[in-house]
Amino acid sequence: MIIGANLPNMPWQDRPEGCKDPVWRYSNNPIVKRDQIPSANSIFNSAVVAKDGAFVGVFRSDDKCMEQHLFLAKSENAIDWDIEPDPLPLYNEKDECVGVACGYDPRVCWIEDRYYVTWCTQFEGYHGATIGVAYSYDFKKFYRLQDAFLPYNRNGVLFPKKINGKFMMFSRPSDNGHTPFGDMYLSESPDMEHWGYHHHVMNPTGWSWTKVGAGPIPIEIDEGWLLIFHGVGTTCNGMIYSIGAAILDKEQPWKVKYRCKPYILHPTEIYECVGDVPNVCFPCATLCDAETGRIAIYYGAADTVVALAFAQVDELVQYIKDNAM
Ligand code: BMA
Repeated sequence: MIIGANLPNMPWQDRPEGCKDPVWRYSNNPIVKRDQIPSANSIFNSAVVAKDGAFVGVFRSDDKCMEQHLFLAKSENAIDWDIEPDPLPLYNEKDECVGVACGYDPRVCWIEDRYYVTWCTQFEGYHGATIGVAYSYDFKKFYRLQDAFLPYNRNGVLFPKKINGKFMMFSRPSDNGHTPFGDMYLSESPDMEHWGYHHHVMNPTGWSWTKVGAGPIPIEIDEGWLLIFHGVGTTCNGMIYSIGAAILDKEQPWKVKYRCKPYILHPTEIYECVGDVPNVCFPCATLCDAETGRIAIYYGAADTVVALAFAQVDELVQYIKDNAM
């Protein structure tokens, strides 16, 4: 059972007849094509949330100089997206513009009174990858906070509420390149700027034997937190990014109660296997309806386009338990 809001207008398709998988794809994937805004080389690894009866998002686009920026987007149905042509400007708390959001792999999380965006940025502009944090009350003007961690770190993913009075963020310490290692950690903060009390959450193993990183904002369920994550295995032909799932303890979410041994989605479709980086499914967001237990998973495919998949919470939770390592 999902603990959260009802979202009856979220996208949904029933599981195709004959399909026994815990997760199935939207039949009209990809939902965002690579060239949807004039400057784009590719649009992928993007985050969406519900707002005022419709939907908003922060999309990653790499331009034709292969520079990476974040862009605001809106949608009535969370499938057809209207993406701003210019990158998102960021402000400091004195209301001065401090430049546009450079970087990649955004996540968006509503906590208490505002939206937070976390993404992978360059520490002070050039010292190495770290996790940028900004907030907005209206999803129009975004205020940048201190970067969460020292380089090198990526995949900063917040919990949608404080736990034991603290903000919680996953991260995955990394390197300056295409990191051939990586465990998932969880850190605590009283104010979203000072991070500490670091906990280890998950190590790479099985199909994700190279690295694991948090994906969408965790989903609160009656027995804990449903975590959807990306995991990577390395082959003689490069890395394969698949999607995994686990259930974490509610009060001590660094404790993994069940980790699903098989992946729940693996690049098999042409738009996942062919693109700028082949064989990548990289989840950055979900939309959920508490009443029906429906989950829509937004993921970047082949570092080129945005795709959508669906799951039913009870079935997915049962699948994780039946197949736990
Ligand atoms: C990771 C990130 C992601 C990307 C993935 C596959 O390191 O850069 O943005 O989707 O590699 O290239």
